[in-house]
This record gives sequence, C-alpha cells and structure tokens, in this order.
Amino acid sequence: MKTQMRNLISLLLLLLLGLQLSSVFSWKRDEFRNCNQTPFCKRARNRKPGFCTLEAQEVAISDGELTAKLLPKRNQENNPDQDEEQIKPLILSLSVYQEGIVRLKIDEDPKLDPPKKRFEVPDVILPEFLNTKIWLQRYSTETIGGDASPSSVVYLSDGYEAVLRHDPFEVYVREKGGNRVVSLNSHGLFDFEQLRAKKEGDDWEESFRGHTDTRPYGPQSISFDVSFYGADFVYGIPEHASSLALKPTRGPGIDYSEPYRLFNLDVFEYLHDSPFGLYGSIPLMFSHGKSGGGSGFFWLNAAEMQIDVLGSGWDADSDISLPSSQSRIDTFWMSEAGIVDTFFFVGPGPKDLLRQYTSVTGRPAMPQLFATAYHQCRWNYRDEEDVENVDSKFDEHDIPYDVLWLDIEHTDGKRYFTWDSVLFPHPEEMQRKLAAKGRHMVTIVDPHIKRDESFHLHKEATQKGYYVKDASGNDYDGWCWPGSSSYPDMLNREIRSWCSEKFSFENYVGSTPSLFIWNDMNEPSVFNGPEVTMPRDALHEGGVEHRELHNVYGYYFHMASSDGLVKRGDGKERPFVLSRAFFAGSQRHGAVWTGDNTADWDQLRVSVPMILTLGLSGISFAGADVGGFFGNPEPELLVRWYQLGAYYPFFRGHAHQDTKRREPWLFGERNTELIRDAIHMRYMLLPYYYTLFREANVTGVPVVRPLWMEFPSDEATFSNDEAFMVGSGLLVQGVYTERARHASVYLPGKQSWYDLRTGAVYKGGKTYKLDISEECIPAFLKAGTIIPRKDRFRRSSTQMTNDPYTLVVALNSSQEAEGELYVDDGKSFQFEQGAYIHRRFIFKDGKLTSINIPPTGPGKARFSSECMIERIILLGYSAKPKNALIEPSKRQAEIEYGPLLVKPTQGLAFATVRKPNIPITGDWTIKIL
Ligand code: NBV
Repeated sequence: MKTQMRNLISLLLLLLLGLQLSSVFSWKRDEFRNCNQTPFCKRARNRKPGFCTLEAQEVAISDGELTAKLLPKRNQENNPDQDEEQIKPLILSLSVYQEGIVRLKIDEDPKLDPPKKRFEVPDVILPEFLNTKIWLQRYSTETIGGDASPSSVVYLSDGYEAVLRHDPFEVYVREKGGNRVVSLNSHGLFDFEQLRAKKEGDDWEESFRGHTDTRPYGPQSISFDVSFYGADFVYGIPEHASSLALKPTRGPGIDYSEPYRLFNLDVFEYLHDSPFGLYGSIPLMFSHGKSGGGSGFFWLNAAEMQIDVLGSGWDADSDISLPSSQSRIDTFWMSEAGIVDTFFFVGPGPKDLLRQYTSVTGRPAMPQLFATAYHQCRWNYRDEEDVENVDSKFDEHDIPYDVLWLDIEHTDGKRYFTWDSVLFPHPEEMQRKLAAKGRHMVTIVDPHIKRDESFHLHKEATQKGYYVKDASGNDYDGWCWPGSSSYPDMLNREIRSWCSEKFSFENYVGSTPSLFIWNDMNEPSVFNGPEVTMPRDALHEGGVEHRELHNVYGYYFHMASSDGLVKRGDGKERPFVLSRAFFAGSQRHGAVWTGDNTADWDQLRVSVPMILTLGLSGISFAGADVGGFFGNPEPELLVRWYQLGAYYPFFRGHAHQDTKRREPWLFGERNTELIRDAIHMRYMLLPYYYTLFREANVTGVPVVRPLWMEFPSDEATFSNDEAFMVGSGLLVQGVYTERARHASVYLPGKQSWYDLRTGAVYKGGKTYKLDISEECIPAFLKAGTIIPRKDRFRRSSTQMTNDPYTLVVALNSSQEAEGELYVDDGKSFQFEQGAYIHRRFIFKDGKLTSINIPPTGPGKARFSSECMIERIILLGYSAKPKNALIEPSKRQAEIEYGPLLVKPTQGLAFATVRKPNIPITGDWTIKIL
C-alpha cells in the first residue's frame, strides 16, 4: 500500500515537473534550424577574412552606371576552394541616386547561360526612386592610401564618393577624399555560389526533421561583410525579440552565439531575448555613433538571411587592416539565394537615413483616423450577442474604442470571406450597429485556402491554376486551420489581383464599408511544413523556388488585401490592413504587430525595442498585443500594458482563446478606472498622433522613435530602449516590473521637461529616480514643444471630429515653443491633392502665432473644418498673465489658473487661456498680456 502511495506521489511529482518544464521550455527550439543545421550559414561562418580572391576587371561606365567583372585573381586560378564553375565572372554594377544613395548589384553573367535566372525581388523598390538615377558620365582612377591596386572613384552628389577598389575587390562610400562611411567586402569575406548544372554524384538534397528539400539548383548562397564607420551601435534587421542596439553574435565576449536570423516564421511562444527570426524580415541596418554621422545598408533579398554582428576582436588573427582612426562595427551577411542588390545610405543624421531608406521602399501609408485609436480584439468574440455586449460595456464604462475585431472563429469552418451562419447570422446589421456609433469592425483573412471542393475560392483557384506548386508540380497541400489547405501564388500579379477582388462588397458577402482586414499566418504558416512553413522547393510563377522569395510572401498578401480594400471603395477610401508577416516596403500597405507575445513583464519590456526597430525600418504603424497574447496577465501587468500600449502607434488589446476574458472592466473598479485613464490619454493625444502619422507619411520618420533619433549626440541615449519619444515632443518611460514604486528615467538634452500630467519641471541631461504610482507611467513634454489635444471624451474617435482643440504650450528657458497640427478628412485620399489643414504654432515674444504650412503637392483640393481652439495651456510662463488679446479679431480672452490634467501638484498651476475660440484654420496671433 505504502509503495503504491509512494509511486503515485512520484508519478504526480513527475507530472508536475513535466508540466512546469513544458511551460518554461514552451518555445520549441528543436522545431527550428540553427546556423549549424543550415549548411549555407555553417559554411559561410567558417570562412576566414581574406577568403575572397575576386578582383574587379574591365571597369567601365555603361548605361550611366559603373560596371565591372569580378573574377578570381589571375594568379590564383587554381585556388583549391573554388572549382572551375566558379571561375565564371560575376557582373557588378554601381548606380547612384538622389541624396547620394548608392545601389550595388552583383549577379551572374546572363550571357553565360546560367541554369536559371536568379531571383530579383520585384515590387518593392518604388519606380519613382528609380527615376532619380543620376546618370554617371565618368569616374576617376586613384590609388588610395597604402592600397596595392587602383580604385575607381565615382563622385556622389552630396559631398560623398563611392569607391570600387579593384584588387581585392571592395566597395565603399566615403566622405569626399576623407573618412569612410560604410563598406562591403573590406574583410574579404565575399562569396557567391554560382548556379551550375547537376553532375553525376552531386547530392544536393537536405533534410531537417523528416522534411527533405530537393534543392535542384544546389548551393546558391551569397555572403559578405559590411562595415559601418564611426559607429558605436548598429540597429535594425527586424524581426527579433531583442534589444534595440544589436548585440555581438561572433567574437570574444558575445551575447548571442547564433546570428540574427531573417526568416519569416510562425514561432509559438517566442522568447523575449533572442536573435531567432520571427514573423517578418527587413534586411536593413543603420549605425549611429558619437562622432556624428550614421550610415545605412539595405540588402534587397527575400531568401533566408543570417546576419552576424561581429564583436570587437572577432578578426584578431586577420592580416587585413582597415583605417584605425575610425571606430567601426563589422557585420557579416549571409543569404541562401537571390542576388546582391544592396543600397548604401550616407545619412548623416538618423532622420536623413529614414528619409533616404523610405525614398527607396516607400513612405508609410497615411492611416484612416479611426485606425490610430484603440482597437479591441480577442480570439474570439463568440457571436453577435457577445459583440453587442462588449460594445455596450465600453459605453457603460465610459471607455472609448474604435474597432472591434473578429478572429478565425467567425468564419464558416475557417473559409475566409465567409461567416458562421449560426454565430454571425446578421453580419451587416452587426457592422451597421457599430458604425452608428462611429465604430468599425475588422475580420481576419489568412492566406491558406481550405481544400474543399464545395468552397468557391478553392474551386476557382484550382481551376485557374493559382496555387503554389510543390516540387513535383502539383498544387501544394499543407495543413493549417481549415485542415488541408493550399496557398495562392502571391508572386503572380494576376493572382494578387484575383485575391484583391475577393474584398469587393459583392464578393465578400456580409461585409460593409466599415469592415477592415487583418492578415495572419502569412509567413506563410503551415503546421506540417518544415519549420512550420512552406517547403523551400515549392514552386511559384516562372519556376521561382519558395526559398528565393520566402520572406516576401506575406508582404504580397498584405499588398493584395490592402489593394482590395482600395478597389472596393473605388479608390476613394484609405485601407486598413494589419499584417503579421512583413518585408521591406510593408509600410506602404498598412500596420504590423509583433505577433504572439506572452503576458509577462519581460515581454512587456521587449515590446518597446521591437516597435522602435520596426519604426527604424520604415514600419511606423506598429504595436504589440496589449496584455500579452498567451497567458493571463495579473491586473497590475494588464494596467501597465495599457499605460504603455496607449503610446504604441498601433494600440490593440488582444488575447488567446484559452485565456480568461480580459475586457477592461473585468478587474474591479479601480483597475477599470486606471485602464480608462490610459485609453483616455491616447484619445486626448489623437491630434498629436495623427499629425505624427502625417509626418511619417511625408518623411519616413516614425511616430515613435528611439531617444537618440531626437538627441543624436547624447551618448546616454544610444542604447536606451526602455523609454522612447513620441514625435519630437513627448518622452515615455515604461514601467516593466511588478509593484514598482520608483522608476529611473533619463531625460536627455539641455532643455527642461514637464511631467505630462502634473506639469512638474525637470532639468534635462539627468537621470531621475522618480516616485511612481499605479496611476500612470512617466511621460514628459519637452520644453519648447506645442502639442495639440482634444480633451472631450466620446465613444470613438469619429465622434470627436468636430470637438475643439486644446494646445499645450511647453515653454523653454527663452519662453519659446513650436509645434504642428495636421488635420484632414481622416478617410479619403483627398489629402494627397492638398485637402488638409497643416498649421505651425510658434510661441515667441509673449505671442502665440498660427501660420499655414502650405501643401507641397500640385493638387488643388481643399479641406475645411469648423473646429476651434477652446483652451491654450501655458507651461513654464514666467510672468503672471492677466489677459489675452486675439489678433486680427481684437477680441480678449480670459486667463485662468488651473490644473493640467490631474489635481495640481502643490504650487503648480498653469496659465490657461480660456475659450479663445479661434478656428484651427486661418492665421491668428494671441498676445499674452
Ligand atoms: O487566429 C488565431 C491567432 C491570432 O489570434 C493571433 O493574433 C495570431 O498571431 N493566430 C495567431 C493563430 C494561432 C496562434 C496560436
């Protein structure tokens, strides 16, 4: 009996341990390949500096570009590492575009009949950018420094030069005659595996966890080193759950032993600190340093990529010497396929880099106003009654929200574009009820199509031959939510257009104009595929292998969905599509979120560097699931997440279907109040956010930014990723620990900062240990800034359209401040024709002036608004004003002393110009008397 008991207890203990282990190690590392299990990565990483023996020959100008042939050095033709096939020359071309952007391409010579054309990613580079090509007429030949061979030098427009050193071949950009900026192959790690016909005995197949990749074209990888000069840190290459400043992955004292991986994957319960590749990929890196200039490098390549950040001393035993006077960060880029199609950006400032990069891949789309407000999601809102109930509870609890989301369960058996007729029998009526309150709905549309003969989409796609094929040429059949599924070939323009048509009101039965779209699983996710995705030897249009375009598949699906929404509204309305997978240029198609995070403090923390990195890579409209997707957040974590999420550009609460319900009112009155406050804060700041979305749309500079983007010479900001800037005027510091009573906050710059809620003043350039409460997370207005707000609370942003504005004028020590307000109809594309109001507010010499920022484009469309300014709050005004005089109307307005947002902290009262009631259009001045 006793032994039985003991056995039972041990069994229970074992079970418990097992359970615990499975939750600790829930990330299934073994399902995914590491570098050693990825032959091209392993091979590349084993190469030593100086490996590359290519030299540039036949350098010439052709078609306005600098061209050359890359061939192994003549006297080393018998290099044992290279077989005969590799002696075929590679063709190099270097072209120059606006703002000194250099494009370097290296590919096989098409005249030598390679077994097939290598894949070049189409549809990412803007045609407008290509039109800015500067037609090169000449180059000079110089022998630079201690080089043994000559270099060809091309003069770029902006005081920079591009240099092609011939032997060993190297390409770099330098300041005119001076310092290097960014370079490729300075360490001689370049390698390009050329395609060749299979010979007898060649065994190119690869296997991973029971999946065989036939690899009919054999090894075709490319790798090279890239160095960033004057750099203290490098940033970019999303998507990883990791710090903002990238960590060394090779060399002494490394942080990660794996390279950063770029391979779009559906990763279950991802870790919060790892170089592992997640749902999207952007092969773009920026550098930044105290010595001034930053630079950027972008590789347009959609195959699997692995990138090493080389820690100092990684090349201790190399003979290659680079200029030692400049600090430098070396990196190593490896890709499984494709070509070298790279872009060098000279900056020098971080905002210049964003402008330059987004001039190549596109500026972020301007969202509709509603999409910048709060979204409520859950997997799943069960049925129409549930939707109605959640919707009315928001009103009952006085919490504004704009969008209610429906996850996969709303469909008829995971057939997208359909409705479960029992749970959602009246979809149009349901949307109309929401729309009556100015609210919208989003439904999910994933790329997998249920292989069901009676499903019209499947029937059509099969008949038309629209599916991706497997290696033997049959429609690829993978397992996903609906069971057996196939995937439209998104590379094909005709198929994309077919997908887009499915969003029309006629085709998407039950959809109305207030319905928008969510793309999930578009990596693509395939439950039974290798690494939960599509096999690399699957085939797309023109025989392109999936391996060549994997990272751009989701981008195309996002593009087709977004085009579909534009088409359904006859091109009149801006689309809204959220996507999980992304690639360079996704910013043109809509928003992105960071996928399936977990309800814990570490994941709350890492959401900030993840969103900042997306912003640095052009994707400004980004957010993380507020509350954490997996697991049940403690109320405190949920509240802190709302307080932080309220500042994300994309602000959505979401949860897994196995979690407890967590709508804002379910955690007791106090927590409801705290969440309401957080959401209210976002709604108040909507005019400021919308203005910033427009800035991103025009310049590429993201809505939320790392501190160093605003304070580029302040070293203390370079690796700070716990705080961020919203625009140039607002600093937000997250609270990432339980029961925190203090927060350490670094406030950069020489000017002061005002607490956003109390108005308390802090000197810049210092770290403060601040007392914090549960009420809010620290947020500060930069002295010298004016921000627009709307302070009346409504049910949705739409209902705030005609509400008056408050201007908060945060004065600096010279009693000056500046800010902007951008307003348009929040919906249409008319703003592209100039239909908007854009004002600049300047406070100087005791006067606040509003001046017009005229439309830059050719359009003549106009937008007008009756909105007034109902309040102007002056922070840090040195005198005690009595009155305000409005010009040109010569009216007077009263001054009142009142709180900023909360009950005034002792001694803090602010001069508020009451009811100046001046329109946001028109020029005016208010003199403070
Ligand atoms: O569609 C269900 C979920 C969705 O809620 C989530 O946001 C996505 O990231 N989806 C993933 C698939 C299942 C994940 C376990």
